[in-house]
Amino acid sequence: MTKSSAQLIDQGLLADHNDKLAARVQADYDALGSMLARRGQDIERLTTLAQGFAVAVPSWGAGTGGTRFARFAGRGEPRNVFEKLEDCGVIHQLTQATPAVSLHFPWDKVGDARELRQAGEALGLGFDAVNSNTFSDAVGQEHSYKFGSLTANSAAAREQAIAHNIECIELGRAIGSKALTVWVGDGANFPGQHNLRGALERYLDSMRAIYAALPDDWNVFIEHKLFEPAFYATTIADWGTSFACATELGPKAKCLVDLGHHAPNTNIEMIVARLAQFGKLGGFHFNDSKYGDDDLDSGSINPFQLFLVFNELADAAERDGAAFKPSYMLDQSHNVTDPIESLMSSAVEVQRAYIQSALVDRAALAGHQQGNDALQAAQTLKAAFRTDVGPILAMARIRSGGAADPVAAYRASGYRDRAASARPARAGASSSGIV
Ligand SMILES: [Mn+2]
Repeated sequence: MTKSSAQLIDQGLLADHNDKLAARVQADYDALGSMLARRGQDIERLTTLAQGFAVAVPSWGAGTGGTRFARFAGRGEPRNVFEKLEDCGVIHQLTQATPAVSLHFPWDKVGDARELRQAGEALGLGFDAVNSNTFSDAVGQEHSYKFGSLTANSAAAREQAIAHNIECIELGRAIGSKALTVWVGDGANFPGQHNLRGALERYLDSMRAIYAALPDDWNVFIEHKLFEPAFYATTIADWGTSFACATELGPKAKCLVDLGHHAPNTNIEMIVARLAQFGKLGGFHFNDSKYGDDDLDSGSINPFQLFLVFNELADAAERDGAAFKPSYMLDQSHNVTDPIESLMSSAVEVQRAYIQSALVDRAALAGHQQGNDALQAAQTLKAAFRTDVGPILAMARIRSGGAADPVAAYRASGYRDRAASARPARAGASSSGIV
């Protein structure tokens, strides 16, 4: 298995790609700069912001996902965590927006976690929050999670789940991570299956043991999800339960918002505002959905919602300053696209929403709000959302050493063909999941 940067895309090819597009990008950038200047906006400020933007890539997103019906494997899929890191290295090389990877254990576990850190460093990658998995049974584990993990009736199953989370913290320390994300599928499929209050009491008892194992400079993120696999009553179903548990546990516990884990039409930006207001917004799993937890590419269905989320983040940053620093991570399942292309496009879509939110005239918005001018307030947001900030993102990538057009450069590189040759398919080798 390769642990060097040799698998990244050739710098000469990347330079040729950017040379070909440089004049077009510059012309669009200049035109946008003139337009923004008339609105009192400095394009260079926005480009610097774009260059500083980062969203972490999920290791499990590098493989083709699937549904409960089937998984249609792609060519050259990564067969182990080191190959996943190679793909993540390419995503960051071309977008310059994904400098960290979020790992999932035990899928990404290796004998010596320091090897992961070295492999990441060789590819220019660090590590964001680590994720535990007690929603499926690992090979050889003693107690099944079929009837729950941190909330299980079985004390032995709970102890095993707690120990796994503490092991994740230890693995995370070895790779320089600073947070543990806990999502459990625990819950009930039938009314009466379990005691609703008792299950949450057991969850809190288990989480207290995990919390006690956190290093001083770590956080634990509680990820809520409305339903599935528990279809009647999920223990951590909503942000209210997540907030209550995070509050109960202490200052190192915060809430993680996965955009797909809500009922359709839920006002997610308001949830973001609430969590930010009370200091409990830990981070995000970005994705998009039409009906449920679809795990579609970020910004592919409802880019306006993504923009409105970032508008709340811009407001929180203005109020709270540097102390406000939630983790940004993607969490998607790619069933019909090349995962590298989807992750690159999604990172750019999240970055786009961030820059659009930076375009909002916040003083004007505050004035319209104070004056009860609902129409102009809405138009102020729309003016930012409608602005095509693509030239800013392209210029930011070029200046940072990425690709003017990441997907075009990736396709021209033949990376997937090389991966298909170097990584012959092995049945069941890919451990890609969605959480
Ligand atoms: Mn998630």
